[in-house]
Amino acid sequence: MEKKSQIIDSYNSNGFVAITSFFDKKESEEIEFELSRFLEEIMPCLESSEIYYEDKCNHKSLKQIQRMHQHDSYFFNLMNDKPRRLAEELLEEEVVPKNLQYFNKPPLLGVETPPHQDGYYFMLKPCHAITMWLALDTADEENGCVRYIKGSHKNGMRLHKRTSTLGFSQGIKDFGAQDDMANEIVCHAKPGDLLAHQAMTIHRADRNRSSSRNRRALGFIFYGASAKENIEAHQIYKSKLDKELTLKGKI
Ligand SMILES: O=C(O)CCC(=O)C(=O)O
Repeated sequence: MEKKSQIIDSYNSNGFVAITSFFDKKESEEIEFELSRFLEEIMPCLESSEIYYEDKCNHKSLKQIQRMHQHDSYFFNLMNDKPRRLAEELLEEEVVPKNLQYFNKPPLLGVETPPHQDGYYFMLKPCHAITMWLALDTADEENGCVRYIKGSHKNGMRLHKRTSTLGFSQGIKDFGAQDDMANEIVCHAKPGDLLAHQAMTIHRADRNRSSSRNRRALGFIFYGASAKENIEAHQIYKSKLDKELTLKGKI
């Protein structure tokens, strides 16, 4: 694992940081064990709006689960342990745990993650929040690893537009302008490695081109206690989106 000062420097100057072996082998094995239990015992009891499949009729195409920390005490405790302490150090204030998500890009089925800034979805003032991405599988170019636009957290919020991607309904309208590609950093990761980024940092991922390898991860979102959420606007957007996805048969 990198030194604390390196982690803080990279997070502040680049807008993201990659931490190797944030969870060691034993901890990662425990997370895997608890995740299998969650998928088997808890997931079948969740509302359909908490679970996204690339294709609802194909259960092998599971791509996202929302708010795992609200549905299970193991994941509540996991979020409030090392990830929460890191969030407090990097945001330099108390934090509010908001979401613990499961992400997968199943082999050949996992589509690309459109370039976006999480802050656009969060609707916060000030936009003070952090997202962490914990690799559960090896992630590389072939199966769609995360890519960051270095320094993009310093250049304000870009215009976003609606996408057709389930789970990532907004993407940057003019991505590719403003030296985006020249500043793109490809982040390979191994199980237990953690990426953490600021809510203004642009990131994206390719589709999974592998025919056999999943690209699974857990995402942790924390808001800074100083960040005020536009709860009404957020709820209106979410219920409109859920209605639309239900009508289209996607959830
Ligand atoms: O898993 C991915 O491809 C991207 C995740 C992401 O965009 C996020 O956690 O903000």
